Amino acid sequence: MTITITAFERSPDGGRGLARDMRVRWALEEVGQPYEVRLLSFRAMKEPAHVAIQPFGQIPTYEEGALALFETGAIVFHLAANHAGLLPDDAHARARAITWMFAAVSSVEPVIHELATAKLLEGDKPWKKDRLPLVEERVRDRAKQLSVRLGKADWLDGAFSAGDLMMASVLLRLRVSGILDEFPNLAAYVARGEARPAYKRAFAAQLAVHTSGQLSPPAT
Ligand code: GTB
Repeated sequence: MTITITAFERSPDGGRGLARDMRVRWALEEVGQPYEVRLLSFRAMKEPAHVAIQPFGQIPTYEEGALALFETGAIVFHLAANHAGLLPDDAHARARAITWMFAAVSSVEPVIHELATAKLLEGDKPWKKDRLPLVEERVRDRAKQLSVRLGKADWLDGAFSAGDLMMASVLLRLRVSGILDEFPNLAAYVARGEARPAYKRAFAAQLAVHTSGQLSPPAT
């Protein structure tokens, strides 16, 4: 059955791995599933046809026959649960890997998202000067806790899993702030993720949207 995901027609980062379709592409590559991509303009993302699949008018979505999913955590879990390669067979190890997926989206991503919001969306607000250091401190606290837990290990719990795929995807967004590099083991962890052949294929596919002339003319 054909798998179709949605992605930005024009991503603010020019398709360099930061938009969240990247983690779905990465998971699809890890489990060896071919997929198609429906590119959406910002306007199309808010239209009823897309909102029927993604109630918040966002990308990515995932369609496979009669199944339509949103939320990257749920999509990556669906792929990991239905194909070999992203979750261990041992029941406890599997439950721990799933725990790391939840940790990525509910304990780590929110503070990183808050930092991006404080810088990009509230950069011109009068409270930025006071708020930004507080947000940065919360990010550093969480990164330090994760860094301590990872220690010298390659991955969070044994072999690479969907938990690492989600966590590395979330941490990637910290690089531009310089905070990721303050934690060398986390920076190396993300780099290990990026070095995986599946990640490289996914990155190339996302970048190609913006460099290969697939773009439609700008909406008027
Ligand atoms: N919780 C949802 C999930 O995990 O699926 C969040 C989905 C989400 O935030 N999607 C964003 C979106 O559609 C794109 S990824 N935003 C448009 C909107 O809300 O109207 C966020 C993102 C976009 C671009 C960059 N970038 O270019 O640097 C980074 C992150």
